Amino acid sequence: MAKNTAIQKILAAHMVSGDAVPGNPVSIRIDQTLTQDATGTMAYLELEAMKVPKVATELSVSYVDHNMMQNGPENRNDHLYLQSVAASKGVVFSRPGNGICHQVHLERFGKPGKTLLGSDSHTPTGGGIGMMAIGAGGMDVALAMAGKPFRMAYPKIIGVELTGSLSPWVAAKDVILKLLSILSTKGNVGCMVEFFGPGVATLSVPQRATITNMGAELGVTCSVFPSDEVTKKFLEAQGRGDDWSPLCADADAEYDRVIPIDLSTLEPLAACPSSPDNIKSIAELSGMKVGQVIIGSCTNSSFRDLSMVAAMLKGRQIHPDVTLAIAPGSRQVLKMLADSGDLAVIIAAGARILECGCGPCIGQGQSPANDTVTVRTFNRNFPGRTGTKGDQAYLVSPETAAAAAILGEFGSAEKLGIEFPQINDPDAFQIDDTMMIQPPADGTGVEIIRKPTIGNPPLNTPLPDALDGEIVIKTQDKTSTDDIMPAGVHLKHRSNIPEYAKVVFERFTEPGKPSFAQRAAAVRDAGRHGVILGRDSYGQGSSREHAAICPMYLGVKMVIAMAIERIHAANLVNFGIVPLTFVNKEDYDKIDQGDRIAVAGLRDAIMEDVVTATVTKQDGTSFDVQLAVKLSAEDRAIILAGGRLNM
Ligand code: MIC
Ligand code: SF4
Repeated sequence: MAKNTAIQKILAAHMVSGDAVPGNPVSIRIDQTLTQDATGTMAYLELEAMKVPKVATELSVSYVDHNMMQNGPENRNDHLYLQSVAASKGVVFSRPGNGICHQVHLERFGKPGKTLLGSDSHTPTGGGIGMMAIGAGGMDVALAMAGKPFRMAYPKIIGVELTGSLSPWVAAKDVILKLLSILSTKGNVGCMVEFFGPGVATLSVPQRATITNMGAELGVTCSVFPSDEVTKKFLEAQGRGDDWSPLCADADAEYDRVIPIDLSTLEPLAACPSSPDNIKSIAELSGMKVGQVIIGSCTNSSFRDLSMVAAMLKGRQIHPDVTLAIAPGSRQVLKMLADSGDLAVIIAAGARILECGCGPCIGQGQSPANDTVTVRTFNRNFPGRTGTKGDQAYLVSPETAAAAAILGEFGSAEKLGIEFPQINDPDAFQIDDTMMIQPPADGTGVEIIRKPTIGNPPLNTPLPDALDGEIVIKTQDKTSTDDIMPAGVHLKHRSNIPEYAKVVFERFTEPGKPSFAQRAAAVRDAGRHGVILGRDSYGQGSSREHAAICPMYLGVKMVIAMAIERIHAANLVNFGIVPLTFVNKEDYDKIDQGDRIAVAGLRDAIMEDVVTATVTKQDGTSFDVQLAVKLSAEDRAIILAGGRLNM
């Protein structure tokens, strides 16, 4: 009797190499890819550097959704490059204004049972429609576009058994916040999450997508829902009934761990500052004053979410001390809100309408005032991500956000005396793909537009024979890639590495002291190698490979931590930086910024399971530390070569 999980079934249909044993290196075939502009320019520059004439996937889509402020020419230069390189390489181009990649991909392209690799950590949104949708660095996505399989560890599968159904005012967001309170953002590397049980059928596809989207915050490789009648109805309503196929686990499928969640017992929750797993109930926060509410992002900007918000705002005004901004997830959502009259309701209530894109979620505008609470339907509240130092960002459902906008404080929707509106997905979504540009059958004659702000991906040097290193920075637990490479106002330099590298670890620069970039450059110019010391869960969050490229550009050769998150570890390898973890975690406490660290015979040493490094303190004393090498044979070869492009 077969007893496979839905995840195992997708994997089995896509395995190219490796044994299906958790932790084993395997490679899988990728059916679809997506890129967004902020990571996409590098991905396509890398694709060009690999001399790939045309993508080899079933479908590749290039979205423009992140960098749309056009404050200076850089953003539009990127868009022109992306549009022309898409036409040249056989990639569908989704124009700025068409919406956030994950929302649009779900609406127009996602297919149950297929694999999707995206250069954005929230690619797992596609799991809501039964895809194995995985986030990766731009280089891995470029390789997938070139037809190469994706390398990863065969996953452990966490089964989440859903029973019951959500009570009024409890949302899909509360399901994933509950799961974050159980699993936390740490320690889930190498796992995938699969939802099963009778509660699944009570959730619509956009609700499922909210859950799989924010599953990224767990640090798992992806999250997958079954594909059932609900999925079929959603695809039919998108005019894509033929894209449906069923997917579910066998009755006696075995999971590595099962977490039961009774949807009926959940209550509205919030992720409190400054981590997505710092969960409290809205009841606990009730009465706390709120200064700003923003509803949008790839987590919560579907037609269902914004129709719910409109139903709550109808005939009401937002509180005078609160600003409310709304960013619809896609042009389809915005047009349907306009046609249904909901947009007028939202405007009448006093909301500020933002364009269909990431906007404030990536610190592009709408930074909150100092010492005020900002309530957002987003998925990340890392320190400073809003663009305000010391920010207090709370992540909630659209229902909770709308209630806060009206009340001016956290509170229950019941308090407003609103009758719970039952919002169902429409039988037919409005379909208009005119902002999606199909590539010509033969793109060889297309001129690729490369304005002066588009640089080339920098090359690393092969791994040196010996490491003569210095610790350029020592960071704490959960250092995110936002900490390493801030976005917001710096996002426009994504295609210009020398410029962007100036702000590596900017948040940690003390006034009057040299920045990370200056310290790293001094180490490099002295002929030594930069080393970064992280703690637990180093590199969580965004897939931005700039968090590897820019340190590499500044001469960093090694990252040592207690644990390194999956996408970031892969990005380090791709750019020739050695990722190592402490064999004895206590050694972290013994090492400080400015200490020297040396490994003789480094090229041979990384072929072993453990590397011995000698740390020399600034007082001249020294000791040895053992560092684990958790890399596949191919990873080691890439690092020896000095990264993928050299290879
Ligand atoms: C994010 O949510 O952090 C981003 C911005 O979408 C990133 C991608 C990027 O940094 O460009 C992500 O999630 O991978
Ligand atoms: Fe865009 Fe925010 Fe989603 Fe990242 S998390 S893709 S910045 S909306």
